Amino acid sequence: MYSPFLLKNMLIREILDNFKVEGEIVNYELINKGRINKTYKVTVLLDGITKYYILQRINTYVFKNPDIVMENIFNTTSFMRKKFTNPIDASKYVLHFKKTLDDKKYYKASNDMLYRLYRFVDNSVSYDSTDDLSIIYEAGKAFGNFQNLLSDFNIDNLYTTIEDFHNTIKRYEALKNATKFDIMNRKDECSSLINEYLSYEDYATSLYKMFLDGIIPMRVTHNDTKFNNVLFDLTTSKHLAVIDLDTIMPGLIQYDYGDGIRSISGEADSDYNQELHISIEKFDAFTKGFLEETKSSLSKKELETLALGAISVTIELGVRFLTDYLEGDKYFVTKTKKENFFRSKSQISLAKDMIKKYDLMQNIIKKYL
Ligand code: ADP
Ligand code: GN1
Ligand code: MG
Repeated sequence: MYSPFLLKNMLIREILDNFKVEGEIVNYELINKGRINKTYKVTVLLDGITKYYILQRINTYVFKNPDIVMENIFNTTSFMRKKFTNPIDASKYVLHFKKTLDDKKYYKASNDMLYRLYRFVDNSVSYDSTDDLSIIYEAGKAFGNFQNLLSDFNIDNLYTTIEDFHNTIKRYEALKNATKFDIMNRKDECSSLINEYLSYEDYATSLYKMFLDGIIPMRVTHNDTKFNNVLFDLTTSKHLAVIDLDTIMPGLIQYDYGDGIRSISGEADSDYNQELHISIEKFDAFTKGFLEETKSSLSKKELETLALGAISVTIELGVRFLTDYLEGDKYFVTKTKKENFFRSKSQISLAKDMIKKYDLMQNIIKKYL
């Protein structure tokens, strides 16, 4: 008899065997949070002891070269782990990936998909959004601390896993190309949104131009500092590890700070128009946590352009959602037909609210310097 449960169970068994994990699989559940990879929490029982793992299918449409992704992840996690003298702390604050029987960093399974396996961080939780300011403060601290842990990692030893990931200029070019080719015939319904994004092009690309002009530096950054990419301790609500490490590569700190700020405002899902706004209280809490960790290591120009980073990354993501909608939703996982369109629409509403509150944001940043 055909049983998808049994089939999935067999596949998970095959993968765990290859990662040298023994014991009975007592449960697995899909974690439906990310927009890129497919993530399962797997529970294994061995000699009366329950262990939890994260099993993740790598999205090879997004990550064309999984070898360099895993190379970066192993190199940076082992670098960070060495900074903790207490192994219990290391396992709370740094992800721990396993190797396969033949010493590989991912496993190509019988279904031809690529998987990686790593430890579930005990007693942890991630949130898509929250109104709890102390948790938002902790998220700021988590990303700031992550920056510190990698500040002395040699940038030349990092691979670029996605070329031009936060090159806002190229993101605009991609939108223009998608509009020109219009392969899904969706241009007309998007025309006013496309024009609205185009009207912000100079503003949104100004930060990346500062990098091209040598005014601001590249650092070792995370590049996907979305609020749900931080784990929190279920008991204390303090931050634990920063996760989702596929995009660690040379980048601008303003985008790391900025994407944290962007994502604490939530993100629209499904097919309806959802206006987003930036809560100044949340902005304050995240900024306080982030700057407590990083203010002494950032340059004056970097500090001056943090708020611009939040606005740029918000517009850039709106441009990416819109491009993906025009190209037929190949990149971001979507559940409904116009989801990328509505995500894009809500990103521009958020960016406009940030632009309105720019002076307020700058004052808060100054307060914490
Ligand atoms: P994606 O790239 O698709 O966003 P993530 O790596 O962010 O995937 O993982 C998706 C979700 O899985 C996270 O938001 C978190 O809830 C959970 N998760 C991932 N890794 C761990 C881990 N090591 N411990 C506990 N939960 C985790
Ligand atoms: C993706 O994987 P996830 O859901 O954390 C995307 C980010 C976007 C985010 C928007 C590799 O992040 O750049 O900001 O969706 N990651 C990649 O929700 O493209
Ligand atoms: Mg994620």
